[in-house]
Amino acid sequence: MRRIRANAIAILTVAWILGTLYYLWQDNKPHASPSSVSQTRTAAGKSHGPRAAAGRVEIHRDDRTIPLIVTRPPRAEHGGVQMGRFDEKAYLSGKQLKAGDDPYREHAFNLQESDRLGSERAIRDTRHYRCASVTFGPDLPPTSVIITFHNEARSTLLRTIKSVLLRSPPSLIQEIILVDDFSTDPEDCQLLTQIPKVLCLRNERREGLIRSRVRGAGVASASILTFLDSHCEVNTDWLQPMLQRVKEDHTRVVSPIIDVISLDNFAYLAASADLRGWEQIPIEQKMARTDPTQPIRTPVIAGGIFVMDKSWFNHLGQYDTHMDIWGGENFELSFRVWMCGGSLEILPCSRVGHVFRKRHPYDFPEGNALTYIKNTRRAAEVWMDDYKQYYYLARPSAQGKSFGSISDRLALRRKLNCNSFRWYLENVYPELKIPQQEPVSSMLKQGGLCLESHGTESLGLGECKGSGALWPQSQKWTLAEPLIRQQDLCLAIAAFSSGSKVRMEPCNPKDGKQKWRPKGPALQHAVSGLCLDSQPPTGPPVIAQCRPQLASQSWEPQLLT
Ligand code: LR7
Ligand code: MN
Repeated sequence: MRRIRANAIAILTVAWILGTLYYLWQDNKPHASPSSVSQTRTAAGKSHGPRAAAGRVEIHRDDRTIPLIVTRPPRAEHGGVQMGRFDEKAYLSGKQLKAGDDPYREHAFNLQESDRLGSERAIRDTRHYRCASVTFGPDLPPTSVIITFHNEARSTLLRTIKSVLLRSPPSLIQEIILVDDFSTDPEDCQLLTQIPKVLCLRNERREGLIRSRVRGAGVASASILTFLDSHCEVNTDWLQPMLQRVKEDHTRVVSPIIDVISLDNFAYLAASADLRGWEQIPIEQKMARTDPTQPIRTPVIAGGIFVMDKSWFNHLGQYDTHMDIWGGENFELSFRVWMCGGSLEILPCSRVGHVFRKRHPYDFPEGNALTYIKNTRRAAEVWMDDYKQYYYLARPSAQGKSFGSISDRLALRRKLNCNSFRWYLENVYPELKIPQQEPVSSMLKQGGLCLESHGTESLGLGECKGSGALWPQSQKWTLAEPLIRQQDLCLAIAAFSSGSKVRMEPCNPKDGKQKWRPKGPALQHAVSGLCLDSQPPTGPPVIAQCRPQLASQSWEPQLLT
């Protein structure tokens, strides 16, 4: 009996060892092996924003979450990091999770796990195996790394910094500029300046990541800027491919493939190389790719991790510093770079891990939704020309919300002589399906009231009635540009002058009186250039000089489902 048990244990042990060896061997094989299972995980969950809504990250072999497959020990590679007077133990133990505290509460990731990991763990080299044999010129330019943060956990912030120092050739790191965006404890940042090359700037009030990055860039002494989030881990040889591309052409703005660090167990997981931002690389582009180490052109970048020439950053107008806290700056930068003469690419041989979270762990002084709307409205109003109507269609609640003055950004666009958004769509993003001018049924809401018709001569605002399919015909409008229809009747102006009434007429798309187009939240009569105005508080709707900021000119389409 005992013999049998001993044999069984021996067999199991051998099987376990073989299994482990097979596992290691598999892991070092080229990634594209057809047997690899890929799983799609939604990095969404945040209740805001196209990035979150469309956010998708493909993770290979999710069942293998053990991250510790050592490829090249970083210390051996670069001879260790100089940590100066920095006392890591004291820094980390200065702030620790108290027994019984929810480890997710403060940072929206598992702080306990992050603290446990240590600052120098090995991670798997997730690049395509051919990347390892790519070589770089000997005279790459050094870079200033800029990391902004607001109340980041000490262990993640330190790991970000150490991974940079460990996995970059030291001569290429000019400095690491931390911008402490008014975190509660100034020492989170201050103590880190004891590490050689690390500088700390502290904002005297909360500025948000956009103005913080501009501040960091302002003091950078290298000619190339590298931006990172404060909870990243850079992977083997992450920096050289990016510096090389920017050195060859300073108008290129380049990003790595962004790997996933699990917010639960901090496993480092390879993202698919077939993704471009949050979407699949178009099939034609994929078929034309013979070399998996080559750059991938991309219409937009995720926004947090990229390398850009400093003078190009300044020439293109840095960032829109009227954007607050978080969000929208990634679209704005992406449109601006392409439309004003640069390009964006993702470099598959550069890999950086990032902790994706499901919620913001910090507050937004003006509220999350309003801030996001303000920022994205600014991007849409400055860069999207007439295509901004699709933005408003997708985010009806953005209409009428304030976004400040954009005159300086419009002046910048003129000064730089940038291309139109149409040019961008045709040349940079031809795969994007523009919603066809398909008629959409909607109500036209103003405040709590809805535009309604009573016979052909009389229009007015009435209490919004019903929902979905039960909406009354008198409040249901079909926007089929240039017409605004109700069955066979269309919204028309009575005369071409300001103050003239609107009424319903049999539809005729050739009739100038019936042509409308969206202008921000307003509806503009295309020929007269005047806007539909409800003339509050009484009076029938008329057309008046366009002032889309006016509540009486704001018509929020609410799609009927
Ligand atoms: O008020 C603030 N001040 C800050 O300094 C708010 C945030 N921050 C810091 C913060 O500590 C962090 O280091 O700014 C950085 C980004 O904030 P996150 O990590 O909360 O943002 P995110 O990872 O959800 O957001 C992505 O989109 C943002 C839109 O504004 C920024 O562009 C982020 O840099 C960006 N992150 C990435 O692109 C990493 C890859 C994610 C993807 C896809
Ligand atoms: Mn982040």
